[in-house]
Amino acid sequence: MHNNCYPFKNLPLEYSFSSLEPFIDEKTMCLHHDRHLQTYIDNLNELLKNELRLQKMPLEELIMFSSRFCCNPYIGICRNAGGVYNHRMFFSTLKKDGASEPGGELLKAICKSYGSVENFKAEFKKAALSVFGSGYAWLLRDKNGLCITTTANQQTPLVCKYKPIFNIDVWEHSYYLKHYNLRNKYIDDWFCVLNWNKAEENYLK
Ligand code: MN3
Repeated sequence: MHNNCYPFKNLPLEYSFSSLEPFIDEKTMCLHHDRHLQTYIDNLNELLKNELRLQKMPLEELIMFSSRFCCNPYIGICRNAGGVYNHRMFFSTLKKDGASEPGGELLKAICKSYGSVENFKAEFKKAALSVFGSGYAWLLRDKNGLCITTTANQQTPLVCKYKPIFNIDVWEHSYYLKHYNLRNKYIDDWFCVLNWNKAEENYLK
């Protein structure tokens, strides 16, 4: 990914804020990208301003390194770097158009681990609904195949050495303007704009 080191920039999306309508609304996309993600980027840059050694670390390494400490500035760096990483993953696996179902190697892996795409979607939805408060649900690749997990707040699955394929942001700011408190409707709509081509790319990486 470009711009993977300090100073972090809020890269424009590869699609317009309105292009995920009617599944995810334009205003939500705009606020989510230009305000929520922007705040994590600004906070992270501010925390790294005087940390010359950490400025050279790529985002993933920054998360891994700072997660080993339970004092400041590392707690703040870990939270905000996680916010940048998680949002970049979320936005990069949404699409304007493209495959609406998995294909190729990822389809094979999903069928091997979950029996069918339908079963996989049901399992993933259950996980996304189970996040208490704010967080994410993830599809990950490990040595044995695929697994679904959840993380709280801006924690990432990177520390467990799994390779992320995609995530869904289930913080209320991701859906409240359109779906109000109905997270299950949001998850159904999110499946309609999930970028399966990008997911397979991440799976094969
Ligand atoms: Mn968010």
